[in-house]
Amino acid sequence: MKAENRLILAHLYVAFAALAVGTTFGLLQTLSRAGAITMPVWFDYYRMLTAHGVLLALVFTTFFIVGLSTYAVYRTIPRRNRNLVIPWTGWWVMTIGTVMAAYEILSGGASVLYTFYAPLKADPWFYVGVALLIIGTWFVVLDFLMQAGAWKAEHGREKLPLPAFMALVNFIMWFLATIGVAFEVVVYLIPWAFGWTNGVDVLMTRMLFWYFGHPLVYFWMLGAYLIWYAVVPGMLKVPVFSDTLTRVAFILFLVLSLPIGIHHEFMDPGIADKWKLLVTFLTLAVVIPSLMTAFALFATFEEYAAKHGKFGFINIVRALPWADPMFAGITLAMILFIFGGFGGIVNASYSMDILVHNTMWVVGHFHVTVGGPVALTFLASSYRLIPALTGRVLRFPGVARAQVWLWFIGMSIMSFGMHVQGLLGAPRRTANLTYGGIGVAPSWELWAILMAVGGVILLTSVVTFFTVLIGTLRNPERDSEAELTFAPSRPGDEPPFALGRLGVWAAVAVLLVIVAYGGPVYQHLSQPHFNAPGMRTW
Ligand code: HAS
Ligand code: CU
Repeated sequence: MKAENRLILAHLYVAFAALAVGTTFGLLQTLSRAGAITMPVWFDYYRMLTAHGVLLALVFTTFFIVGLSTYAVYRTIPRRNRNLVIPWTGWWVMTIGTVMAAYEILSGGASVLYTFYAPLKADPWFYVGVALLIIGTWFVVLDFLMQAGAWKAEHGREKLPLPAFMALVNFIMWFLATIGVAFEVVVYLIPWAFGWTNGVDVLMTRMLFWYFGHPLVYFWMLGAYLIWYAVVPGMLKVPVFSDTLTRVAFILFLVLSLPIGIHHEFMDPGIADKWKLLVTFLTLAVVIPSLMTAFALFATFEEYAAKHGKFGFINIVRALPWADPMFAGITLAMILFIFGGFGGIVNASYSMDILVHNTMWVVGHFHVTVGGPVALTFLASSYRLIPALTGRVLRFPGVARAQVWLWFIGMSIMSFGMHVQGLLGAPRRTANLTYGGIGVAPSWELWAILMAVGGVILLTSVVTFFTVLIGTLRNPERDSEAELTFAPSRPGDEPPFALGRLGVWAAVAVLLVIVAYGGPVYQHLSQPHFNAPGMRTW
């Protein structure tokens, strides 16, 4: 097996291990909230919820995206005897950090949920683990920059291949974002958790967390967009809709994702309305590249259908190759994102966010964004990626087809139940439905049961996924030609040189960050603030 494939597989295996454990906890959560089970004291709801969030939102996604992006960069910038010391160092640092954080959570030292908000105070080694997971990814960034440098040395001003460009832009955004959370963890949380400082500035740590937390969601999404833009057209034997449009969309994400974290803090005190309003506008601006994506993708479908003499919406949809599990999974993922995007626009609208903030609505929103479009795209892509990396033929394609539909149906039902509960006022992050016996609580029950039904279907989907995965890994039948291929660009589609100036675009992003955060940070520092000693509620 090629050494590069082994590195990529190492990332995917950690991702899949996190997926298996994390989704099992997910099902238990839905059952627990629906009142069907009660978690034992020695493994309570909040410990499980923390493990679920960290393992899926932070570990599964990050490892998968690193693996996928490494594949995209290495396959499109081929080099002989590539030095893998730096990326392997990244894998080790990330994995050691993950094991430390997971151990702390599972053993009960860190039931602080995946946002690890202060003043909830975990055992210090949890934060050290988180810091290592983040810092490990910086080796990946360095590796990608070196690969891009090697391309430049050989090809001069020629544009980077599109998949490598997308991966690189995503990791530049990621790097700028993780500086914030690394600062939060290393400067504030670790010294506080070890007892070297006697309090922590809660509002500052929240601001730093969300400075990272919003670009984080687009880091997940751009992993899926890499497949949507660059792989899907190839599956349909048509070129990328527009190389230039794709690069413009990615640059817009780089520039606009970083300054808008405050839309997660609309209900927080200590940030003046004018800054929240500015962030509302900037958040609505970052919807534009997603709308461009929707347009480009459907145009790709239309081009494919037209080649087969099919026109009109219904005929286009029917002409698509639904029998291919990877294609079906990705297209179902796109459909889920229509609802995820709609909910996002509601959240971004400051006045409407008042109604849904901290309710189950937000949980519904992130299950039809990261849990639907992103996770389903990754699972479906594995049906080409794993054969490409192992040279083994995909086993049980019929089961794979069922898997993507089960995920789509399960996630639709579960997140619908969550959205409605949220509109009825059900708070997120609570262990049971009675909520101290308040009057509206019984109205949530039906929707919580629906949510649990979705959860059961989703776990069935996970089981089918692992059946296919393990079947494939053990399949004696081989195909050394198997590849996850990237679509060619349209001849003559030459993006302007300026789009490739990633250093300049990163600088623009930093400038916008200063505009959006300068005011709130100044305001925070100039008003009296208190350091919280920290607490352990579990
Ligand atoms: Fe969000 C909260 C705003 C997108 C994830 N978001 C969250 C949280 C997460 C998350 C995890 O402004 C909760 C964090 C926590 O724990 O507290 N979000 C937005 C907006 C967008 C958005 C405006 N979010 C995402 C994506 C995520 C994600 C993507 C993960 C991957 N979100 C918010 C806000 C909050 C928030 C507030 C805070 C709420 C609160 O109160 O706490 C937008 O960028 C979305 C734009 C997307 C679209 C959809 C385009 C559709 C496409 C598919 C087309 C389909 C085709 C297929 C072509 C406009 C591209 C057709 C095929 C056929 C066969 C028909
Ligand atoms: Cu956000």
